[in-house]
Amino acid sequence: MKEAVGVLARGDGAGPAPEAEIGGERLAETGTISLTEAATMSRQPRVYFADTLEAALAQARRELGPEALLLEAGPAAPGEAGRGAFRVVCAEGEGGPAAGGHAPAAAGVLRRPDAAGDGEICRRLDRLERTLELLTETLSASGLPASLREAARLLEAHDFEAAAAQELLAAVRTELAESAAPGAAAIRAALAGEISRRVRFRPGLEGARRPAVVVLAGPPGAGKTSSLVKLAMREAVARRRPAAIVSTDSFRVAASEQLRTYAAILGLPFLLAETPAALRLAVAENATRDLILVDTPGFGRNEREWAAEWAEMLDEIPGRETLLVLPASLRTAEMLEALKWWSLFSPSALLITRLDETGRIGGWVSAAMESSLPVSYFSSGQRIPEDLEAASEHRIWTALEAVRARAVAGRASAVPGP
Ligand SMILES: Nc1nc2c(ncn2[C@@H]2O[C@H](COP(=O)(O)OP(=O)(O)O)[C@@H](O)[C@H]2O)c(=O)[nH]1
Ligand SMILES: [Mg+2]
Repeated sequence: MKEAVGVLARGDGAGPAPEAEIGGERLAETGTISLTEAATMSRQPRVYFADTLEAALAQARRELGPEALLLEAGPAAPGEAGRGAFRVVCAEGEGGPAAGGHAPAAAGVLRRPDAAGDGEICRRLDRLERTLELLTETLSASGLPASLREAARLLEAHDFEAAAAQELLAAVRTELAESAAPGAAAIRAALAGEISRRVRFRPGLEGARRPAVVVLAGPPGAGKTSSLVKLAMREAVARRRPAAIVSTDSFRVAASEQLRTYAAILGLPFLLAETPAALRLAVAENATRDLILVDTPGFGRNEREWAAEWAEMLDEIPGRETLLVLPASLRTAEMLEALKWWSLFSPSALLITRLDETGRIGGWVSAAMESSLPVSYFSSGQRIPEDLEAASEHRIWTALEAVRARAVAGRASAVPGP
């Protein structure tokens, strides 16, 4: 394997290091770890890039000597990708550089600056060393740096979080370790396979009880009401199963009227339940039906108390199944926030909407990975009922293909379109 190793003096093109004050001592920030100002001045940190962490560290040891201080290590930033997949920042240790700056690399760990005597720095270095060990463990088998870079680009375009991306990259690396030079197709397939392995799909409704009470919950405008109507057509009308529709939303203008109209069109009974007692009654009255679909209001973020009341009320319905409706178009960080907020409703599966509005899969895949909830349905448009499909890993495979197609066209960093 050919490994490109580059080196850059800290500050070259990177601008001056911003300063911060920690524990009363002025520190120069270098990203994930800090140096004392004295150390910074006497031992100029240097940045090394290579396609593997080991290669970058070896280069640092060769130049700065076996006592070199490790200050920072991790994957290279997107703008630095041309220099190598990984970057480490090191400074000269107490022993100074090896003779001529090119002594053979010494075995052993890079030393921590005990001389600084600063607890905060030592703690941070400890953490960094542990992170580095972990990275080295997962990413240092036999190397496939070029393919890792390609996989990393795909994950970034899909808005995967750093931690999830690292996990997936390590898995892809292990999977491809046996191949001499995996092509783009193999890399995409490995990545799609690793992502699919981490997402559970459970198409359809649980339907273990009769009546199956299915509640749709989620942020305002996520697509709860329209998904409910699509479900009613797909799971009840099309399969000739007796069903009823219940709205618990009498608060928003026209929200329940819209649903009442749909219920009338579908020939299904419609009930409005504004209190826990009314909801219990609605379920009891329709106990002989196969399916009761319950719509909920789209609570705002500042309506937590009200939402909690409704969550409690829904908990009183035995065996109810709650589908958490989340739009795929949310950025991953927003998606994870929404997931956290709506876990109040103890969802049993995810229903992902607005797949037609984004080609990114990072948001909903991260929500599924984070929550361990199965994904039940995908909604990819406004047409009722056509734009609802049973969820499957097919969407992962096609999404990664689409990104690759754009990468070939020279737009690798562009957000994939629908
Ligand atoms: N593009 C697109 N629009 C959708 C999708 N699902 C719902 N919508 C639209 O989003 C809007 C809000 O949907 P609604 O079901 O009322 O959301 P709710 O507030 O969660 O009940 C409506 O105009 C829907 O037609 C989808 O998958 N893709
Ligand atoms: Mg609604």
